[in-house]
Amino acid sequence: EGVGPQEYTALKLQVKEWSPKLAEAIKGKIEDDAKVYFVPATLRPETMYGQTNCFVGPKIKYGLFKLKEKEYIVVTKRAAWNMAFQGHFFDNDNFPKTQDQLPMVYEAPGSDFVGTLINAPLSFHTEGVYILPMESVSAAKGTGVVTSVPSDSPDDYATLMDLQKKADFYGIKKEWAEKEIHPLIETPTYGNLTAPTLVKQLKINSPKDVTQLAQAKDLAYMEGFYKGTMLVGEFKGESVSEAKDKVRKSLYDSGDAFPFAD
Ligand code: A2H
Repeated sequence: EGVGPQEYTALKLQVKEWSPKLAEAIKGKIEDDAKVYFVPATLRPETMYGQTNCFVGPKIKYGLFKLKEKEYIVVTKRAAWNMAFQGHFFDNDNFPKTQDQLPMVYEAPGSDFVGTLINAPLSFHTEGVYILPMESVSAAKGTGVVTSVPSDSPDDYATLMDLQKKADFYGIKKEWAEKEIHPLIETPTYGNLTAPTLVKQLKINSPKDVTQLAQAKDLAYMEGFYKGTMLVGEFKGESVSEAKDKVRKSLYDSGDAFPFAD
C-alpha cells in the first residue's frame, strides 16, 4: 500500500433503478436507453460473490461520465481523469487536455445517489443491491466507489452494522442494509465469516474504531490470501491465492470489469 501504482479490478455495477433524486435530476441529460455503471475499485475480485451493497462517500462529489455511445460511469473526477490516461474514454483526436474537458454530463454528492438499486456481477443477490453511504471512503483513492463485501472486509461489515443500527439517522431504509451475508472463504483462524469474526474478537463497535479496524483489515487480508479456500463460485475448493487471478480474468472476459491503476 502506498508504494507505486496500485492495480485494481474496476467492476461495472449497472444501475437498475435510480434514487428518486437522481431519476429527476438526469432527465433529458442522458439517453433513455443508456446504460450507467457505478465503478468500484477492488483488490479482492474473488470476493465479488458476496457483494451486499456498494458504498459512496456522502460528501464526495461524483460525476456521470460518458464512456461511449449510450454508456456512462459514475466515479470521481479524479478517477475519470486517470481512466482517460489509461485509454478508457477517448481516441487521440478528442483527448481532454484538462479535467474540465472530461465528458461529464452531471455531478452530485454521494448522498444524492444513496438508495439507487444496481446489479452487482457475480453476487448472490441477483435481485440487485443498494448504494449506501460510508463516511470513511477516500476521494483521493481508487474511484471513490467501494463495493461492499461484509463477510471478508471488516470496514464493510462495521459500516453495514452501523447503518442497520442507525438507519433513520443515516436517512436510509433499513432493509437496504439487510441483505444476507453468505460465507465465501474458509480460513483456519477465523472460520467462514472472517470479517464478522474479527470485528467481534477485536471488540469493534463502530466504523469510528479506526485503529482496531486497520488491524482487522490487515489480519483479514493476510489470512484470506495465504490460508483461505474458496467455498463458492467457479473456483470452489481452490486456494484464494490461485482463485484471485482466475476470477479477475473471468470478470475481464465477460466485460463486467476492467483493469484500473491508481
Ligand atoms: B476492497 P488500498 Cl472483501 N476509500 O474490496 C476507501 N476504501 C477504498 C477506496 C476508497 N476510495 N477504494 C477502494 N477501497 C477499498 C473488497 C475488499 C477490499 C475486501 C477485503 C479487503 C479490502 C470489498 N470491499 O480492502 O488502500 C476496497 O475494498 C482492504 C485492503 O487502495 C479495495 O479492496 O490498497 C481496497 O480498499 C483498496 O485498498
